[in-house]
Amino acid sequence: MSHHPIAIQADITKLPLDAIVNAANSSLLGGGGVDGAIHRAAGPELVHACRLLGGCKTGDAKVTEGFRLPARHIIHTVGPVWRGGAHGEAELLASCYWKSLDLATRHGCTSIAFPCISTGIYGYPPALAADIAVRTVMAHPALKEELQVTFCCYSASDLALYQSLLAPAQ
Ligand code: AR6
Repeated sequence: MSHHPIAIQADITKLPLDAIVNAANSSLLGGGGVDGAIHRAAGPELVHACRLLGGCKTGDAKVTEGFRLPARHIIHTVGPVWRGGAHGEAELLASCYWKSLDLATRHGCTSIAFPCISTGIYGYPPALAADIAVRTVMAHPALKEELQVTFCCYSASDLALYQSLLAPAQ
């Protein structure tokens, strides 16, 4: 059975899903934004587990357990820093979503939530990022199986963007 992605406005650290995605940096050792919130909520075991992963390249994704989070897994991905759009940013951002879904499938997840990767500290324009996020997720084969994808927006303006992209065509 296939599931249509949904968008909600929430704190991603509170979601009791099989996986939540972290918008990390290449060290995987924590930072600000959603990364800081996830590390605080998951507890200090998370940074110990991340140390063993040896970092992560931009556009790639790695997995840990969720530790003190209600989510079972955390998929850490590293979005591109926005540098004007001509430095492969779109391909790298699409790769974050695609590889996160690959990992979720490999770990048997049936539910996953994404934050708006790269659109905070990394400066990616939110509307361009949302368009890539929705198109990439909808094209992934995992959606034709069991996986329910949630776009977890922090701001009302991001939620409005995703709702308009996910609304069925009139
Ligand atoms: N739940 C859901 N979304 C959140 C939360 C939360 N608790 N907190 C923030 N957001 P950002 P980036 C939203 O800056 O742009 C870190 O230092 C936020 O409003 O977290 O990919 C990393 O270590 C925005 O819409 O990630 C990297 O160095 C979105 O999450 C760098 O920031 C992403 O914003 C990554 O920058």
